[in-house]
Amino acid sequence: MYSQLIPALSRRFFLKSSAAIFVGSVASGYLLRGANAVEYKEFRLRAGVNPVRLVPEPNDMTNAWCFNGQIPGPEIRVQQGDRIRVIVDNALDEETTVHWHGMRVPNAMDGVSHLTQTPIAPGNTFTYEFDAVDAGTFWYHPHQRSFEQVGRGLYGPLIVEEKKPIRVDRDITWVLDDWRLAADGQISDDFGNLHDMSHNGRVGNTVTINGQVLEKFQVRRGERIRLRLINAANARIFGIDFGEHEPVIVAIDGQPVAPHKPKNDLLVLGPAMRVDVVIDMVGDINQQYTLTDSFYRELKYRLVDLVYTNTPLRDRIPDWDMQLPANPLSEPDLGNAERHDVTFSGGMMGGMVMQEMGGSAGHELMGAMGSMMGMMHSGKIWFINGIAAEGPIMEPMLTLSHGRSHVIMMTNATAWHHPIHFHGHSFRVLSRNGTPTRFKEWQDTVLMGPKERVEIAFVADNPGDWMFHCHILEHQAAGMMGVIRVTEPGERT
Ligand SMILES: [Cu+2]
Repeated sequence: MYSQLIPALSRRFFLKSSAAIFVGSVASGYLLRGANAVEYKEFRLRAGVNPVRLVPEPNDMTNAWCFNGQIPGPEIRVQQGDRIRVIVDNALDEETTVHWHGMRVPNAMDGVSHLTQTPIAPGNTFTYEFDAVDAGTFWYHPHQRSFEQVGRGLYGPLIVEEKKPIRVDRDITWVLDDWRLAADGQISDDFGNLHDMSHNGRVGNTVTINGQVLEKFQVRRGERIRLRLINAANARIFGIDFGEHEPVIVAIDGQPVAPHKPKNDLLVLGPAMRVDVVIDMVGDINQQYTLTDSFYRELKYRLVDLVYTNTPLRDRIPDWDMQLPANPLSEPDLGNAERHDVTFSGGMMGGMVMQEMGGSAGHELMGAMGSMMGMMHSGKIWFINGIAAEGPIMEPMLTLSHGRSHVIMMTNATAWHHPIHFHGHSFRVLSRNGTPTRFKEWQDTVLMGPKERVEIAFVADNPGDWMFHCHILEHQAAGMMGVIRVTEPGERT
């Protein structure tokens, strides 16, 4: 299905340390709010086209679309409770926006073109302001033609530090991405082709960590690292095998979870997901250990090597606590929750686009096939509750009463994985295929396997029209999105 994977480009680049990532402009200022002056942390992002060094010489630089001329965009790093102001300049030739993935922001700051704001025209500027309510690992990216804008490199990490973080020796961010590069090192411009749209999305041939094909990452024996992994790929699902090392998951999608080892020793990240792990460096000095991505079994490859220096940091594993402090999320009241069903359908199966064919259409197979091919060529390939979205302005698929608890039973009726993302809220993942989850983890993007049923729960406490969509960006573009409305406080549904 993928012709090449991690081609013979030489892998000689070292990781940029997160400390070296430069935030173009950081300032403090005062914003008048009522009678009080509120201090905010200010950042400036410029979306534009720039050559970047994704693959090592002698390959050419790659012309990417990126923030502040770098991949990933600058790491926005603040403390929980900070007020953030981000001024976004659009130097692209097309409209854009910035969405703060996983941040529980007011609806007007959510950055979804046409739904929550007018997109930023070329040459124009838009200022986002919101509070860092939750501590954790988040990211930002456009929500306008995302399949191409994110796919060409427009994204960056957003880290909200806890007031009392857990103790580690180093706090590292790795933004993972997957590119489809042509032999000349340029981004293949076959964005939005029918095959990617109707199968598993745009899976590429070159994986980068913080914008570089990374060969080695240096560590010290005895060192404890908090590694914040962010999957910024359009479609690639990562399944990282840490080999001799034992990562402990401490947060998923920014939200703390009881520290635990990954299931089957494989750390799985669907597109847009984040996982924070704590890793103790238990290897020997001067040795190196390979991290492998083996999510697609037939496409296993070496992600990076951990290389130990000759100077150990300590000779035993520290006994420091790994439990992160909880974020201020409302706990859903499952006994009094409103229940909803959502079914995802569509995509290629046995050579044709399948969706739930209701009523007579299901009996008239030839007619149904004809209409399915028609839907496919019109770009309607994926469906939520039988509807393929054509644009972001939609009648809400669900209207939820503000302040109420809601349980959504989601059914993936397709043959493919889908990372389902809900804006403006985090939700607990209650069960998978009827089996309760061990940690009832809070997430904003949940990876559903083929034919899987996943039950989520949350309190609808953030009013507005929110996107609910697959984060395989080709699936989103081909219909797999909807709008969930949360009413204003006191408003009846
Ligand atoms: Cu999908």
